[in-house]
Amino acid sequence: MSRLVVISNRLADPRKAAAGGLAVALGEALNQTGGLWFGWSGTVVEGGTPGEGELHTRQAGPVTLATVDLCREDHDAYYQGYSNSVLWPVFHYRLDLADFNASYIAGYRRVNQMFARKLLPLLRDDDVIWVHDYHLIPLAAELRAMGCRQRIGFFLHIPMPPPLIMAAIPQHEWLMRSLFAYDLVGLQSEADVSHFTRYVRNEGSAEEVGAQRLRAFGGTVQVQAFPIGIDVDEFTRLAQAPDAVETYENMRDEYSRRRLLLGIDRLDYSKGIPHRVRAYRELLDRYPENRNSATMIMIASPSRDDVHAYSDLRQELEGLCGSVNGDYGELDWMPVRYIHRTVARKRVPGLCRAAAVGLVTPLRDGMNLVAKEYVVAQDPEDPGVLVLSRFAGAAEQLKEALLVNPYDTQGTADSIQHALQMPLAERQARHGKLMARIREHDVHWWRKAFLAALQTAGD
Ligand code: ADQ
Repeated sequence: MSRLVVISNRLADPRKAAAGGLAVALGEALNQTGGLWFGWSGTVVEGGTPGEGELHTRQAGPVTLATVDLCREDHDAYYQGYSNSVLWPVFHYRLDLADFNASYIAGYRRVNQMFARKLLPLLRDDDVIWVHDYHLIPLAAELRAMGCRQRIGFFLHIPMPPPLIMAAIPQHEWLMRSLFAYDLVGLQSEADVSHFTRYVRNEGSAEEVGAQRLRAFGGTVQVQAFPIGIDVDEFTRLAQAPDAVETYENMRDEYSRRRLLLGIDRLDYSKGIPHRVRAYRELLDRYPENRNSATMIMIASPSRDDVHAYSDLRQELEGLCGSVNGDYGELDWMPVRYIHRTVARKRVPGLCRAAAVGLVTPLRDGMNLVAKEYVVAQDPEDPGVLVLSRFAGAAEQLKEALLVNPYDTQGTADSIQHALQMPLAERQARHGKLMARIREHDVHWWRKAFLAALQTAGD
């Protein structure tokens, strides 16, 4: 069996359960092959030399973790700049939030080149290399330029935007051309594959050369959707463990006279959190029977606080929650509980199970794993209802959720009301179908399907 090499911006120690399903799943594959995991150490060195970072290696069981430090200038241009102020907003259709500062691209290229340079001597001839996410789009092209001939696959965790949105990035052609240095490009959904295909047809005169293979920009690549899943068994175990049970019981007792609506997200403008508060306000307004009853809990973990758009979002959200509580609250009832914090992973299933409605309403999302976690945490005998944005990648799979357009405040409020009123038999039927699909396409399926396709891509 070939050794697996995983490259991602950040690493997690695959032995720690707190790392979450993705790290566990990748860790499992790395453990099997005695693999290598490579990325940024998370350390920013003040005053270091651009394009130079110290390499650190350590063992985590059979897996070697190799990380590189970034100097301040590289971090600001590669990570905060091009990755999170250009690629993240544009790939989530937010051209209004993109900052096309011309200095970012040089840092993005420099860090990708440095990663390639540091990684190359660690590689073996028969390695299979799996690169993750938008920070590292040109990595394979840099590796190829240095003579790397191993199989290299890429998985994009965020959406692939439609061609005309992609075209707003000044370097769009260079980015898309870079993807042709991979043997396999994996995307989250069929919609993403269709955007990719349309782009390369329009801009690169692509031709189809066999199933899921496209030739353009002088190269050939296989492009396929691999919708990422969660580790259903791990999450079920977590749900049955004492911490989750205790969380569930505390919530049930605390809110015994109320119905809970739950949102758990990173505090990010792609997650549609203010839109969700507006829909909730509309629910209280249009359906007054929910006043003094339907309580919304929103747990938003701090994220990229130092990027400007995120501090604006935080302020907007605090204002919205305050006004709903001021207008609708009672002495003994606070309509919205907004908590700007990461809750311990072991408590997430208990929170989900206590909620009659799971609100997952991003404006755009590659997949959204919270949607899947919410479903798996439910009691099959008395499950809650998932209200899911049609703009989450997960909506392609989770058709039995109540699909909403988060820009449509009234429509979303109506769907939340529908969820709160849904009869038990219908809740059970929908939950059963959702569970079957989530179980079938879990994170192990995703990892195996991607690696199997990578092994044969181009044969
Ligand atoms: P994210 O945007 O980070 O990931 P998501 O898929 O929702 O989003 O995963 C978040 C994970 O963090 C979940 O396991 C969730 O339980 C946890 N989490 C979120 N907020 C939390 C909080 N406040 N407290 C505790 N835990 C919290 C990116 C893409 C997604 C894609 C994933 C995986 O943006 O679209 O689904 O990668 O590919």
